[in-house]
Formats: sequence, structure tokens, C-alpha cells
Amino acid sequence: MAAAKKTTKKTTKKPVKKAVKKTAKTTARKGATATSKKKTGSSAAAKKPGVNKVSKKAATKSPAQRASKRSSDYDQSKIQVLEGLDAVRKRPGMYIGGTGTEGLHHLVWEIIDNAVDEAAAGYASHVEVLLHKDGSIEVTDNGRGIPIGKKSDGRTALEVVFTELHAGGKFGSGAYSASGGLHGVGASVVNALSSKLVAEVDRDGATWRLVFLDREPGNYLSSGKFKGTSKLAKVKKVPGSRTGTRVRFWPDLDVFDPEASIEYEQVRDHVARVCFLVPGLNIKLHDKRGKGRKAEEFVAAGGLADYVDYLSIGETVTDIVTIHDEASFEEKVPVDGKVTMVNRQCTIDVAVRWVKGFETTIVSFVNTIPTSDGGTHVAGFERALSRVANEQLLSETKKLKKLAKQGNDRATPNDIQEGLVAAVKVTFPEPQFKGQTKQELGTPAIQNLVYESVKAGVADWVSGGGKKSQINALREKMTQAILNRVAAKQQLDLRRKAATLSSTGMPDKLADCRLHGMDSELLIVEGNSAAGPAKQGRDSETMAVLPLRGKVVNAGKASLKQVIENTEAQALITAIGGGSGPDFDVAASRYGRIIILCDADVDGSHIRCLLLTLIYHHMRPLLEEGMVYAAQPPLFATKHKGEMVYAYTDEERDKIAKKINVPFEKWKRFKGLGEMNVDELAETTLNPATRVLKRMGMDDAKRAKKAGELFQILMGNDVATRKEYIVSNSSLIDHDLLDI
Ligand code: TSJ
Repeated sequence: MAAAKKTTKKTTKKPVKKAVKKTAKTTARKGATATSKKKTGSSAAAKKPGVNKVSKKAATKSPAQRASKRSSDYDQSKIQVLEGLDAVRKRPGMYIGGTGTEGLHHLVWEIIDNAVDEAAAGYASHVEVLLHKDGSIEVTDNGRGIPIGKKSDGRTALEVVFTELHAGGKFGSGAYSASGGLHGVGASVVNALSSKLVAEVDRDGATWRLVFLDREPGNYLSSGKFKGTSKLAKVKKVPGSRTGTRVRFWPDLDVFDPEASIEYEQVRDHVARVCFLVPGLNIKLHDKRGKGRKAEEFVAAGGLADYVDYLSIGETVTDIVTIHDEASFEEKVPVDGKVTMVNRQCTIDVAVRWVKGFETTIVSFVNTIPTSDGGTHVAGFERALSRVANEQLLSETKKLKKLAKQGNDRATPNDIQEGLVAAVKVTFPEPQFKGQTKQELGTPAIQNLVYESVKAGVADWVSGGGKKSQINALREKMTQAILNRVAAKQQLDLRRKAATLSSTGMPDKLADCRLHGMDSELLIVEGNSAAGPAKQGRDSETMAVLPLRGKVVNAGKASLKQVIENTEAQALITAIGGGSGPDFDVAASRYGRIIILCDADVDGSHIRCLLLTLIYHHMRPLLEEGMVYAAQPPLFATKHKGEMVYAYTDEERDKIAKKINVPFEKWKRFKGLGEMNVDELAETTLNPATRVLKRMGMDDAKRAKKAGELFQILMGNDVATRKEYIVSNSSLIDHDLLDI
């Protein structure tokens, strides 16, 4: 599911007082300040104490190369480690989505979320976030402290967490899940993109420190010089019971865009959201940059239900329904090149409510990680709602009966989710993420687990668990959503049709005249080829041209709806402007004459019949008032003494040919109006002084209607009927009806 999907949105709302406690007090600890020497330039390495000597020469070398030169501590494997981090620096976008503000925020979330994970696991109750004036970020928790015991290679977990890419994957379900097991990028990515990082752990009666300078682990000597080493520095003694982790990092200005910045509001939103995910967790946030802000403290007592309440705006339709379920699934995981099946435990937590508005808010999480692009858990959730809404809540709804007959009564996800406020959270180890910024859950098995849990939970609520009045209100809300959608679509279809009319309300293809009144004319012209010359040859003051392009509906046969929906009929009715049917107002007609201009062939007479039938059925007063004419284009033309001479029938041509003594070969035969040039058309059908028109009356129209039926038979695809008709009525076709 894309982030842009309808109105689903990220939780970027301001914390609500009810759910969030604030305090102005701040208790920033000073432990990290010993290493917080100010960075003054963008080329951080050159200006750092203790690095100056090396950095001038080795500026173009990788930290790994520098490290290998500088200290014998570093064996080949360590160089590889640092080169791994260099890969992150080469393509930061692959790990944090970019090097702008968003990417920078990713670093902050990574560190905060690791502390929050410790709290989610039940080991920490307080987290503190400090935004320092020097651009560094410091996060402290009171959890167990990242383990500091030496492993066989002399390195500590603390070092590994910050130097090994995806260390969490390697540690897997082991002890060090905080370093990446639950998270997208891992703390090593933060180190990779920082010029300096200071990690401190309170454990065993002391504060232990490891500094990473340009990703390389070590510590400052008392001289101020930096020494690369895996050995932790014992900073000071603390009470034996005190445990916790503190991480402060300086984003590398060589990596991030100059305009990238950490935005307080965003940090605050992140922190507020995280509080809802870990009930009871207390997070203090203090921005010391700029003029300085008062510290804010966030605590949320409840879980997702509190969150949904916090997100609910306006009057509610239902209470909050919560679902908690546990399930397991199998997953194929590659372990040392071999694919093994592992069993995963998964908990599913959902809180839903509907409010009276129309917006949809679905927030989703995997463990404590927000999945702003949704994913398989959200897909399962939405599918379950669709299922319960359609199969249970809305079935047999009276107001939907009519739509049900058209098979149009199903609620779409949009109908169901109008006014929905929901939080969906799944908790399980090693989730897979998809998408550019890895904010979409990909683990496939999750979809069905969530689907089943939510289906059962919501079904229970609908069939007894919930208040009757609320369930009825929800049914009514969704029913209205469906009805509104269907009505809106019809409206849209109508408007789309109207859009084919120009802004004046007239059909686009109408070439109107400037003056309207008894002396104006509408020329209905068959086909495009004749429309051009007609437009050119007309007197545009009083003559309008409406070309017909598509099929004209047979108004003698069609339903009113079919007529209304016929583009050509619509164009004609609109152009004439007197309305249609019993309401037709002849006085409102925009033209004094309606002139049908069709070819003198079978197709032409068919179209003329259809037009007459249409007028007969829907604008009859035009016929009654004698306002409808058929143009009589000539069939033959010839030149005599520099003037055109026209003939309208074979007989007429023969007569004239004799009289003016022009042989047959010198006559031109028009197969259609389109074959005439502008002057010919103007003279024969447009110029009132020279053209021949035939007035159409009611009788003509009635005959046309009959002829229309005949044409239907002649031109329709019912071959048997057609054959029979032609055999038994051949005389009628030739002489009577066709000659309209
Ligand atoms: F992101 C991070 F790694 F840099 C980081 C981690 C940053 C911050 C501010 C805190 C933490 C963090 C990690 N806090 N708490 C922990 N906990 C552990 O790493 C930990 C401690 C003990 C055990 C154990 O099994 O004894 C296991 C873990 C994962």
C-alpha cells in the first residue's frame, strides 16, 4: 500500500494534553560533554583533536586505510568492518533514503528506537533525547546497558553494534537484537554517517566509554589525543545498581546536505508516537539549539487504544474495539547459506473506531517501528474489515436492496474506511521491510494472521460484543458511503457528458451563428466532409452548422434514456435549445429554421429519416410550425456560358442537357455533399436565393418514422427478415418511403 493511498496518513499530529504529560524541567546529564568538543568546519576530521597530524596526508584515504597504518591493533577483519561502513557512505540513500532532512531523521529514529526497544522489552522506563547546540544528538536510557564484556576477538558487543553492518542479523534472535534485529538500518549505519559518535554504558559500578572518530573505535587520551582501540575507557564510578546506555552522535556534514536539519516538531511527533507503543514509557525531549526550548515529557498510560483515542477527531460513531491475538508462522531463513524453516511467534494488536468524519487514519507498526507505507499487516487488516462489513454488517441492509439487484451493493475499502481511525501493530522477530525507505512490512505470512485475528475480533463485536446502537450507526454510515459513492458516480458521468458541451453550454462541434431569431437557421450536416464547405460557404451571421458524426438514435424505437444518452441527439436538442419532450418550447428555439442537409443516397435518406423521427418524438412543435426543412442537393452539375447549371433528378438533367445542348459527358455527378466545393454548396443549398429546400411536415415525419423501421430492417443484421422484406415490398422501397 502506498503512502499516498487516499487519506491514510502518517501520524504527524500534535500530541494531545490528555495523553501526554509535559514538564518544563530538564535534567540533562553532563556525562557526554567531555567528548563534545565543537566541530567548527565541514571537514570534520582535519579539525578534530588528535587527528590533525594524520588527516592532512591521509585525507583522501579511507578510514580503514588510515586505521591500518596507525595502529597494530587492527587486523584485516577490522579493516573489512570499516570498509563495510564505507559502503554505507558511498550509498547513504540505500540505507536511510537520502542525505536530506529525512535521512538525517532516520539516524535520530534509529538511536531513539533502540533505546525504546529496551523499554519495550521491559528493561527501561525512561528515555531522554537531547538536541545539542553543536548539531549532535544524544539519547539516554536507563536500561541494562549494551553489553560490554569482551568476546574472543577482544571486541565488545558495544563495538560490534556500531561497526558491523546488520549486526542484528548475525546475532539474530540472540542477545543483541537492539542493534538491528528489530530495526531497518542498525546503529552501525548511524556511526557510518557520523563524524563522531560517543557510546557510554553504565554497568558494573562504572560508566564505560567508547568513542568512534570517523567510524573508528577508540578513546581520547588524557592528552586530548585520540587513540584507536577496542578497549573501553572507564570514565567514572557510579552506583552499582545504575545501568543504562547513552549515545551521542555528530552527523557527518560531508555526507548530509547543507540544508538538512533535525526538526523539533518531527522529533516530538516521533517521540509522542513511540510513547503510545510502549505504555508507561517516559520520554523527555529537550531541544537546546537556537534560543532553546523547554523540555517536554511524554508518557502514555495505555497502548494502541490510547493512540486511537488521541487520533480521533470530532464526534465518534463507535467505541474503540481492541483486538489482541497471538499466532505463529513458519518462515524460510537462510542460515550460513542453507535455507532453514524457523517458527516465529507473533502478537497482533489492533485498536479501531469510527468517527463521524470522512477521513481515514490507519497507523501501523512492526514491533516499535512505524510502517508509514503499511504493508502485509495493514493489507490483512483492511481485507478483514472488508469481509466483515460486506458479509455480516451490511448484508440484508434494506437501503441497499436496490443496488443489490444491480450487484452494486458491495462496500469498497473506501466506503468501509470513511471515518476509520485504527492502529495496527504486529510484534515478531526479524521483520522484512520493503520499499525505498523500508517503511512497508513485507513478511508475507503476516497478512493472513492479521486477517484472521481482525476478522474474528470485529465479527465478535458486530454479533454481540458491541453496543447495538453503535453497530446500527456504523451500518448506517457505511450504507450512506455506498449510496453517496454510487450517486456521485452518476453525477460524474452526467458531468462528463456535459463536458462534451462547450463552456457556453453548446456542443463543441456546433459552429453557431451570431444572430438568433426567426431568420436564423440551423444546418444539420451529415458527415465531416460536407461540414467544412458548409461552414465556409454559409452566412455566419444567421447560419449555424451542426455536423453529425456518430449514429443518430432511432427515436421511434429507443427508450427516452437511450435518446438522452445518444451524443448526436443530445447535441441537436442542446443546439436548438427549446428542451425536449412534452416540455419543448418552440418559442425558445434558437433558430427559425432547421435544415437537414444529407446526401442524396440511401445512407443520406436514412439519416434524414432518423433526424425527422427524433424531431417528431422530441421536438414536435418544430414540425407543426413548419420550421423543419430538408435541403435538396442537386445530383448533376454542368457549366453553361460561364454559369453553373444544376439538375436534381435524371429526368431534369436530360431535359436541361437537351435545352442548353451540353452532352452527358460534360455533366458532373455528385455522389455526396462532400464532393461539392464551397461555391457549389453555397449556391445549391446555402444561398436562400438559389437553393432548393423542401419543407417537412407532420406527414413527412410520420412517413420517416415508418421508413426508419424499414431501414432498420434493411440495414440491421437480421438477414432473414431483410430478405423477406425486400422481396415483398420492393416497389414500396423504391418509390415511396425512400423519397423523403
Ligand atoms: F542504537 C544504539 F545501539 F546505539 C543504542 C542502543 C542507542 C541507545 C540510546 C540505546 C541502546 C540500547 C541497547 N539501550 N539498551 C540496549 N540494550 C542492549 O543492547 C542489551 C542489553 C542487555 C542484553 C542482555 O541480554 O543482557 C541485551 C541487549 C540487547
